Amino acid sequence: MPDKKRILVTSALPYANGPIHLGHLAGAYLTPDFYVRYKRRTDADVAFICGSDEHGVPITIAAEKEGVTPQDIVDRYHGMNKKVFEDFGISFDYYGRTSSKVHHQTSQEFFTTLYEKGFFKKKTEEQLYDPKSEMFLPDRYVKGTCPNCGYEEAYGDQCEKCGTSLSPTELINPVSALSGERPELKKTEHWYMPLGDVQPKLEKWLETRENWKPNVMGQVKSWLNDGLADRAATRDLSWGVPVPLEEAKGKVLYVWFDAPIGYVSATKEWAQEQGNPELWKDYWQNEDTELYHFIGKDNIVFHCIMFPVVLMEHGDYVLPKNVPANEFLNLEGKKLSTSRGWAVWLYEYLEDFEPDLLRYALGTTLPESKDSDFSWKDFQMHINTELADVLGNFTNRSLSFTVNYADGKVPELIEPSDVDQEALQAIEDQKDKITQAYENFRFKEAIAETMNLARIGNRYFTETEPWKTRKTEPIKAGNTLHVSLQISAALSCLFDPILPAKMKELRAQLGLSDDFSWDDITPNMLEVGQTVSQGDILFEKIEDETIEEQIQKLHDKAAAADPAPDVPELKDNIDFGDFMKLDLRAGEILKAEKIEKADKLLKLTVDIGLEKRTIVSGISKHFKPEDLPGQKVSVVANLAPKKLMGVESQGMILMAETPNGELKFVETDAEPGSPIT
Ligand code: B3M
Ligand code: ZN
Repeated sequence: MPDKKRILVTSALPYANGPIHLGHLAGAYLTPDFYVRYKRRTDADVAFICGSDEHGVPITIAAEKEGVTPQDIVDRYHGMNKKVFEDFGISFDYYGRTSSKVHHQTSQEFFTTLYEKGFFKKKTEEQLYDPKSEMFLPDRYVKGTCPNCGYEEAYGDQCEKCGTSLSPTELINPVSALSGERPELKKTEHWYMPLGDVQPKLEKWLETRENWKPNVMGQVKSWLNDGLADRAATRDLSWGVPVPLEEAKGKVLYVWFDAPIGYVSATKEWAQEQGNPELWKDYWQNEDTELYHFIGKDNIVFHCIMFPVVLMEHGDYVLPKNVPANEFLNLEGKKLSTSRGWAVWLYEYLEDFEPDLLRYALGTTLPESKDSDFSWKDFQMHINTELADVLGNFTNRSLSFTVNYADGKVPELIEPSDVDQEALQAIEDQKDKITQAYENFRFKEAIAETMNLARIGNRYFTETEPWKTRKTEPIKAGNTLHVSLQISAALSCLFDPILPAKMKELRAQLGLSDDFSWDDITPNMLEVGQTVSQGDILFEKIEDETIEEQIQKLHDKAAAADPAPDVPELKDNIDFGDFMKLDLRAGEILKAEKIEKADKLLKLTVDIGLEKRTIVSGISKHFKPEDLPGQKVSVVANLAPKKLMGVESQGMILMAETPNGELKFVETDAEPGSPIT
């Protein structure tokens, strides 16, 4: 017998700086749970590892906001998040935390090994220092005026108003967010990972990866095309894992250096808990292990570039076989935003609904290859028309008929018709499709194909009309029940990864054991004469009112949240006469081209009715030139021409800027040339 296949699955370690919401669940936790629940039923030895990311600026900022210590913050949210994952049936084998002793030791060992191999480049540089607080300021701790748009509350790493990424030294009038003092430049030393030097080696390894999702490989390639830059593995902070070097006193490891090592430390702690402290090595240091990182798209660079380099350079570790990252989930058509109160927290959801319903509904809406949207109406539709009307209805009919008319026992199958046989065959056919989908990380497809089996069953039940045949042709009616119960039995196992609690209930009604393997799923799971029972309805329909309440709740939360700090204040009033001086016209973009060396600008040819204009517009970061022809726009037609990067711009296109920093056209259906008054 060959050894069991060993599979190590990790989910991104969520920052312990706040509760978990829908977007987190859909991004990095639900899909690996579907996967491991499936894999555990096959001949595989699975470890599913996660934990809290308790370091980094996200934690210290949350602590400052509340006036408590970072330790208070991580203690609160670690416990809360661990519990909510359990409540949702996310079946981690271990949920660790990066403040643990084992983690500090493990990440220091990694650093030391790489240091001794001469991997790091030490660099001296000048960084902003707050003399009053006596510390170097991480990017987020410096605020000032954005050199790009003039927004006065820009952070040292990014202007949240215009979206430009910044470095703290670019800010105009920088101040420390800690003391409000003007920071000064001071020399400091850091240890860098020379990612550029190892790029060729990394590329070679990436070429050997198979079946990676195009959205993941695409992002990786674009980082590689830009050329990898050195990245510091150390920081001047007091909260974190101390750098294990005498000369680096007072410095800690960069959070993205230590956090992925958290997967290793958590596996070690899990092994200790099993009473087999060396067990972790089988998973991390044995070439036969298949390692999978499940993450959201914002973590791709760290899991596909940085951490693999660390593992590679260390030398003793396996590298990921695949990183099936998801894209983002929006909520009711808008980006999730915790600061704007636009989120559904999982603990909140649980006050009103059962976890399996969300597992299913989100599962059908996963952002597997592109961003997707969760809406409460969709949620209701999936529950009512799929779980209740199809799956629940079918299994309930099959069971209640058997209880009422067949003594609660699985009837014999006697001279089955073609229709009976086809329905039984569907179990095998659907199982093949479902298995393939799980193996290839196509979870939406796995769910759809499983629901299709319930549909086939439901249709079969309706077509064979057992309510008629039970009086006239009892053998036929018995066959219908036999086949329907077998399909129900298969469903109770095939749907187990998605709906673990509900399918356990269904198996209890069918008299099936919870201890089944994927191989056991056949058209003969139930024995003739076996007793079944009818329990509670599996899925109740959700009323419109209940859904309206949820939508209202969401809007109430958004209204109660702080008004968006980055919506600019109103400008001073102007005279009507001044306004009338503007000549605004409806227009249509005919052509859009990039301008060499100007990465923000596009050269547009715009039809404004009377003539065609060349207009240079700063929208290149937001739109692809090929998507623009045909776009209806509003044009300031009497703006004095101005040369931008060597091109004369004859007007301006009106754009609206959303609080997220997205640009939207001010569209009009009017014919080009129509005055806008
Ligand atoms: N805590 C970032 C995030 O929550 C980070 C993931 C760490 S995975 C090693 O997006
Ligand atoms: Zn800006």
